This record gives sequence, C-alpha cells and structure tokens, in this order.
Amino acid sequence: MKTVSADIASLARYILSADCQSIALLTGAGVSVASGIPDFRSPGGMYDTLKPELITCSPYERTLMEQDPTYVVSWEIFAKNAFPYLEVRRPFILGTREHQWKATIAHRFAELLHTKTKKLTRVYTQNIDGLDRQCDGIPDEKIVNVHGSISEANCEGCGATMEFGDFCDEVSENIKDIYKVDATAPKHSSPIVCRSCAKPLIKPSTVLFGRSLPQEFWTRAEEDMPTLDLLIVAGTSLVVAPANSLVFKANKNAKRVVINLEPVGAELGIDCSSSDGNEKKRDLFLQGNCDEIFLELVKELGWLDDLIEKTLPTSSAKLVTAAKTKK
Ligand code: CNA
Repeated sequence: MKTVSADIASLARYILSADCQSIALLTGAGVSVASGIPDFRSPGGMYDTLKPELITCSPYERTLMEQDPTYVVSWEIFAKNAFPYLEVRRPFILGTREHQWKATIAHRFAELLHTKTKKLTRVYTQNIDGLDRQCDGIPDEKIVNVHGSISEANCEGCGATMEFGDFCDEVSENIKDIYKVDATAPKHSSPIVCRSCAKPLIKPSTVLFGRSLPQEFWTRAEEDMPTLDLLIVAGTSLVVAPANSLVFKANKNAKRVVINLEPVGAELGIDCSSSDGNEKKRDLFLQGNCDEIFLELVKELGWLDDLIEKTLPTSSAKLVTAAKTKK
C-alpha cells in the first residue's frame, strides 16, 4: 500500500503536468480551524458547544435548537427571532472587525497555485470568514463565497446594507455575550433594526439554512465544472447542499482529491478508500490535518520558501519553520 506521502507526491506531479490545466477548490470550515475558528460539526465545534439554555428565545425555539443545532443558523428561527443567530455569532462578528484570524497554509496554497501555475480556476469556499480574500495574490473573481460573508451586513427583509463598522457597534451595544468573555456587553439583548425598513432583520451577509445561494455559485459552477481537471475538496463534511453538489457536477474526467480528518462524501459518490498505488483511480483521499497535508503538498511542489511565516497563524508558522529547518 502506498503512503500518504507517496499520494501527495503523485498529486503534485499531476498538478504540474500538462494534463492538468484547470483546478478548483471546494473548501469548508476545516481549512480555517488552524486560524482559531472552530468548525460546526467536530467535537468542540459550534454545534457541540451550543448552549440553547443561555440564548434569548422561546421554550419552543430552545427545543428546536436542542434537537438540531443547525436551527440556530436557519431562516426558520431568524425570521421570528434574530437573537439566537446574533448571540451565537457575536464573537465571530466582533473578532472579524478586529482582524483576529489569519489565512492558513490551505489558503496560501490556493494563492500559490494561482501565482505559480495560473491553473487555479476557482476557490468555492463555504466559509464566511473572509480568509481567502486575505490572500492578495488570488484575484477577487477567482473566489466564490458560496455562503456569503460575515464581514458585510444587510437586512434579510428589504436587502438594505449597513456599514459593517456601524453594524458591529450595534452588535457590541445590543447583543448579550453568552460566552462570558466581554464584561462590557449588555446583560440582555435588544433588537438591531434595519435603518431602511425598521424590521429587526439585520445580520451579516451569510446564507442561512433555508435561503438561496448567490447566483454567482450557479453561474461559476456551470462555467467551470465541464472543463475541470482537478477538484480539491478540503476541510468540509460535504453534508451541506447544494454546495456539495460540485463533487458530482465536476466532469467525469476530473480527478477529485479529498483532504480531511475523516472520510466524507460516500453518499455523493466519492471513494475515500485507499488508492493502493493506482494513479488512475479517480478519487484520492488524503486523511489528516489540512495545515499538515497542504504543507506537504507545497513542499512537493517546491514552493516551501514562498510560505511566509508572519502571514500565518502561530501554529501554522511553527510548522513552516520546522519544515524549512529540515530542508
Ligand atoms: P463542518 O460540517 O463543520 O465540517 C468540517 C469538516 O472539516 C469535518 O469533516 C471535519 O472532520 C473537518 N476538519 C475539521 N478540522 C480539520 C482540520 N484541521 N483539517 C482537516 N479537516 C478538518 O463544516 P462545513 O464547512 O463542511 O459546513 C459548511 C458550513 C460550515 C458552512 O455554511 C460554513 O459557513 C460553516 N462554517 C464556517 C466557518 C468559517 O467561516 N470558518 C466556521 C464554522 C462553520
């Protein structure tokens, strides 16, 4: 059986080969975990740590969230009560204003892919943290924010936008801190109303469960998937539709690589079994931590010196320094 290192080496050869001209990434919360932002579904992730008993809501809404934590980010609850979403997301919103999180090795891999090879067709990110856009080397149009962005705010009712800094001030002054880290937060939450329609439906411009994806997702997928040579799926449980549909929208000749802590996508037709040295197998599963696997891949591609430690989160920077020292 071949090792993960051998599989990474063969992936690097494929990326650099003439057969591979168009590469897309479908990323999820796992690529940002190294920056300090937890994912949804892992132990210690948002669903695991959700405490419905602390949230401002009705007993019925609390029961819904206890039964299924995805309700906290659903349109079904938000339309009636914006507090569960805003209270749970308060630290993420305010931390984004403070530029608290840095792009990881996975994000920098996408940037290097573009600057070094020009083969990066698109990054489809399900993440809302904006870390892809910290990578100045990736042109804006190469990034599709499939589920929107936390660093912009708009009204779910009338669509009016609110300046992000103003929105953050309102969150800071009106929304209680259920995590008990901000002593200046109010004890009780009060509504943030839209300055245009006066409804309490202002929130970050993210896509709630039950709402439509941006048109850009459909247009770009239709453009990109028929001619794709490689789809790299990283740090996602692949359970959220329709973002996960890219794995079967990619044309049949496109190779698919999954980089994740655990096998994912079996029900979508992804084969995460071992490649056993068969380079012709369509799907390749590289099991492990995104930072570590992408670092190995960057090394194989000969781009290690292009990773700049000061741009990375501390833990990622340490990995890079150790790899450079070993060279
Ligand atoms: P998810 O369902 O929480 O799945 C994350 C996946 O990544 C799991 O399969 C984990 O095993 C895996 N994983 C976690 N850490 C690592 C790691 N270090 N290395 C490799 N794999 C890892 O999250 P998805 O992204 O699949 O779900 C889509 C949701 C999550 C989107 O709507 C996002 O907006 C939402 N989300 C975004 C962020 C963010 O913007 N950073 C954070 C949390 C959730």
